[in-house]
Formats: sequence, structure tokens, C-alpha cells
Amino acid sequence: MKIKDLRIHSIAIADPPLRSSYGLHSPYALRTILELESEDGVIGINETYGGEGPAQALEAIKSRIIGADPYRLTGILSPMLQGKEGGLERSQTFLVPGENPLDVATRTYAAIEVACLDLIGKSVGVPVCDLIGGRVRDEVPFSAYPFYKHAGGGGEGDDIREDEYGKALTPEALVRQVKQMIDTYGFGSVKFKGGVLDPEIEVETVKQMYKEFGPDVPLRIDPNSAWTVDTSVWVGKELAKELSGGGYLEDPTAGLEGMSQVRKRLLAEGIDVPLASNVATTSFNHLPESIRLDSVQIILCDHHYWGGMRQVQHLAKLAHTFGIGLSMHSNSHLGVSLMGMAHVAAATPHLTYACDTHYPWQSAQDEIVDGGRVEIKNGCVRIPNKPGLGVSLDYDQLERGKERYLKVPYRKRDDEAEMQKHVDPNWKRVLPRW
Ligand code: GKR
Ligand code: MG
Repeated sequence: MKIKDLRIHSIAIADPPLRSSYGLHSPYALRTILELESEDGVIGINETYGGEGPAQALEAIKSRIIGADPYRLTGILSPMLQGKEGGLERSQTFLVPGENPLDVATRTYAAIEVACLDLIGKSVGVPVCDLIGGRVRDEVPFSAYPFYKHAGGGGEGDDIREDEYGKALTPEALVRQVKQMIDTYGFGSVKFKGGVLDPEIEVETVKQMYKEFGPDVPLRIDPNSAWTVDTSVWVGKELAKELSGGGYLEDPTAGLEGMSQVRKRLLAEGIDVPLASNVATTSFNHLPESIRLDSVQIILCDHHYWGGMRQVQHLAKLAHTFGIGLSMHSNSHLGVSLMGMAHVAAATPHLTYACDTHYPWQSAQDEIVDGGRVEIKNGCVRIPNKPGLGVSLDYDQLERGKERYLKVPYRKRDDEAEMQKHVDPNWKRVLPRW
């Protein structure tokens, strides 16, 4: 089998005004949809980061893709995963995922790998999870992902989306938001995005969630490095009960050294709440130091930047070997990414926590999957009995996404600029803030 064509589609999808320590989400998130077509007309698809940078990186390797055999292509491209090109110094501490120049090689490789797997799966009639080792679960659990948010459902002008969840800038509003997400999707755990309001208010928010949902719904909080070591330890102590029993404290502070100090000081207080990360430990090169310092007890994998599905499986094996838990990270995405996440999670035995997903924040109006939105039921995505990723493209919807992209004035994610535009002209991403 030979690849005849690689098509790269830049799209924009409505995104609500969600807050994090990076700033504010823009009215549209950018994504890239790929199509790999074989000589016999089978089409493999994938979804990855959007905007100019990711699309250009894919364009740049197009000549190596056309004419290649999809079974061998990732072997040929594997130097992209090695050494400096493989992201030696990369980190998401300051740059939003998808915007780190040091991630270019691994995320470009990942985008092609998954499209190849979908193409192969669709050619031989096998689901991707069974191609990469075989599923260990048919249903993949995801967690609710509440955010502080301003009013609005995303989009602009005559293209605005319904504000399904409303404004949420208080503990009470956050509890309401989670309740609504759980009622709609049946999630069994909650990952709460902090690093936005004063830590006392965020602690109170988690306490109110615990009161509302009880000890059977594990809670996590992720301020994306907004706190000092002292503040992180204070939060860990305040929330020792609420974050135990399957919860975690995610990236409270910046860097492996800072995380290690938080861990040591909490353990010294008899608090064994694990620290998770998708900011401090983001590449294989971070693992030796991360393990030596005991900085991170749970790694959030994400095939989009860890170098694809098989790299995530390698990561899981290493994590298991060193007694580290594994969860999964996400950014604003559509159904093709969700299915990619579900397939790799289905074929990864050592996945010890429900995965994150932004999917509830996106609208059916923007979905490019044929047949509409992927179902999340009882908090899980079920692997469909279909080849490849189990989804294909709705080309009319894809066209709409491309038209939207042409109208959007920005070409990369910039949450700081968005904050300055809508909330505070002097706002800067300051770490630590509290
Ligand atoms: O979408 O604002 C966001 C999140 O903060 C995202 O950018 C993070 O990468 O979800 C992420 C996380 O877990 O850190
Ligand atoms: Mg995180």
C-alpha cells in the first residue's frame, strides 16, 4: 500500500471563554484535520493542534509522506522522536500546548502516526486499539473538566454558540457546572481547572464540590503552576481529605525541583496526595530527573505531543515500572481527537485514572465527525465496532470549519492576548501568581 495524498485542513471551532493560569480562551480554538489517502482510495484521518505552526510543520514533511508505505512510514520518521528533535528541553510551563517550538517534531510525528494507523485499520478492517497491541477495555473513562468561565458559549458575531453552562466565577457556580456535566455525561470523577482566582476561593470551590458529590467522586485540581511551593503545600494541607481517594494535585507549582519540594513537605506532614503533571514532566527526557526527585507521582500522557500512540504505550510501561500512575491530558478538541485518545487508552493496561477531556465544551455545530458528536455515556467512550479510529469525516462540516478559520484573525492560541482584550489590558501570565 502506498500513500497517494496528504491533505491538511486548518479549521476553527467555537470555544467558550474558559479561564486558566494561561489566560482566557479565544472565541475560536484552532485545530488541524489530516487526511492520508492510499492509492486504492482508503482515507486515514486524524486531528491535531491548529493554526499556522502545526499546519506548516506538516506541510514541510509532505514530500516524505507521499509515496510512502503507511506500515513503514513511522519507522522512517522515527528520528523525529530522538535526541534534541525529540524534545529534550521542552516544557509547557510557559507556552500553551501546541505552541512550544520544542514540541514540533513529536507532535508532527504523532499527527502522521495516528493517521497511518487509521488508514491501516480501515484497510484491513481492524480498530486502531487492536492494531497497537489489543484493547484491555472496551470503554474508556473520562472525567468532568470544569473551568471558571465568563458568560458566553464561544463563537462571535452571528456565529455565537448557546452558553450551555453560563458564567461561573464562584464556588457555587462551579458546583452547578459540574453537576450539569455529570447529569449530561455521567462522569465519575472531576478535574477542576484552577490557577484563576485567589487560592482560598479555589480551595473553597473544591470543598463545596466534595460536599456535593461525596468521597466516591475523586477530585483533582490543576492550577497550571500558578502557585509558589508554600501556597501549594498550604493547598495540599487544606485539601488533604478532598483530594485523597483517587484524586490528585496537578502541577501546583513550576518545575521538577518545585514539585519535588511540595511532595517532600506534604509527606513530612503525613499527607500522601499524589502530584500529577502535564507541565513539568512532558517528555521522556524529563523522566530520569522527575523520578530521581520524586517530583511527579502521576504523569498525564497525551498522544498529541508525547509522539503518538505507541510512545504513550512506552510511557505507560515505564510509568508502571517506576510505580508512577498514568492519566491523560487534553486541550480543546473534536471527536477525531477524542477517538484517538479513547483508542490509545483502550490499549494501555497501565492507565490508572480517568482521562481528561475538553469535549463537553465544544458544540455539535462544530463537530466534523460524520454522524455528529461522539457519545460519552456513563462517563465513558465506547470503542465502536468499526475499523480504524471508528469515525470518518463529514465533509460539509469540515468545509464550514475551514471557512470559519479563514474568518478568524489569529493563527495561534494566545490566552494572554485574549485576557488583555476582554478582561484586563494589563494582564500578564505571571508564575507563580500566588
Ligand atoms: O485549556 O486552558 C486550557 C487548559 O489549561 C489546557 O491548556 C491545559 O493544557 O488542560 C490542560 C492541563 O491539564 O494543563
Ligand atoms: Mg494540567
